[in-house]
Amino acid sequence: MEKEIVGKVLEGDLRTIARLITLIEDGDPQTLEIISQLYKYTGKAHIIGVTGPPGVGKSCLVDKLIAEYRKMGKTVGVIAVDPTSPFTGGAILGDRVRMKEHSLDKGVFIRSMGSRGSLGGLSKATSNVIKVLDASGKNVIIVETVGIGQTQVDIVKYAHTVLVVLMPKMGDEIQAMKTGFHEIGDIFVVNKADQENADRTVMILEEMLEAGKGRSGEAKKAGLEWEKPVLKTIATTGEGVHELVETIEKHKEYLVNSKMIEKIREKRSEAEILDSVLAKLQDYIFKDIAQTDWFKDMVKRIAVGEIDPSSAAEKVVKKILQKEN
Ligand SMILES: Nc1nc2c(ncn2[C@@H]2O[C@H](COP(=O)(O)OP(=O)(O)OP(=O)(O)O)[C@@H](O)[C@H]2O)c(=O)[nH]1
Ligand SMILES: [Mg+2]
Repeated sequence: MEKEIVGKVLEGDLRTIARLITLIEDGDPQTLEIISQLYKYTGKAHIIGVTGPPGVGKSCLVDKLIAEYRKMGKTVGVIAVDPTSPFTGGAILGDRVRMKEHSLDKGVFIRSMGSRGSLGGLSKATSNVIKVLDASGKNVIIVETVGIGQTQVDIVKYAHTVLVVLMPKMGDEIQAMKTGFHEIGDIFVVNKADQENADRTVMILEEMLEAGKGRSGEAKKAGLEWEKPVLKTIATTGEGVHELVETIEKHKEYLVNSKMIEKIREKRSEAEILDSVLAKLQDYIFKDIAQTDWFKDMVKRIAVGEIDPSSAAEKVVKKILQKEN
């Protein structure tokens, strides 16, 4: 069964891929084995994160990116992640409609994902779906997520190139945001450039990026630093999208030449191991420790003030470590 699924995913069978993604979303334990078998076939796709506030035109832009990559003969996988939606409805339906011209193209796979559980769960599911699409042979994988800040799925952890999409109206908001968000992006896009104040917004962004520079001195000396560009697009007409793809390709080249791509891989592996360790520990603690009489007795003793929770936690940790030795 698992072998068959793995085989079909590697062949790029769209129905199997769709079914597997549903299993991943449901947190089906069967998928762990499948993902780990697919793992050695991953690592070839270029993963592009597209993020930014609601309504700036991310989905429209993704639609045009798909078209541009298809022109280049590349296959594309798209995951639209909406952490605010518990089901794959609402906005996501809009995404489907927006990208519908590609729905008959076998070289394109589009999937929406909402949060059925925790943000952490969605993040993990997204990272596994990326692996599935990667193993299935998609050359480019685009992940669209809403928002910049805490509510966002941690796109930076798994994308090679992150596009932060904004729009002209946001000039002042951008200035207010100040901290952090320029670090998220590799390429900044002012979409809706047909609207007023696009150039002003580009300028504000450029000033911010300039001010945020100067930390990676060594890379700069070696001529290996990536100068974060700010581009203008009109996603409804596709204007500027060709240049955007060229810039993404340049960023990809930069990642390879500067060996940053290896660092990203390492960082992602590290995050994955740690996530996985935590998940396994949590599982073990809830299933094997919290159910024991030893633990329940300790809870009672805490309740009557015989011991405090922190020392009880120490005991739990000691017990886990002892078991290993
Ligand atoms: N004038 C103008 N309108 C645009 C442009 N790009 C997108 N829009 C419109 O902006 C609206 C939102 O576009 P979406 O692509 O759904 O935006 P989004 O960022 O994906 O939105 P969420 O996924 O809900 O966060 C739609 O009505 C688009 O037609 C543009 O370049 N110019
Ligand atoms: Mg969208």
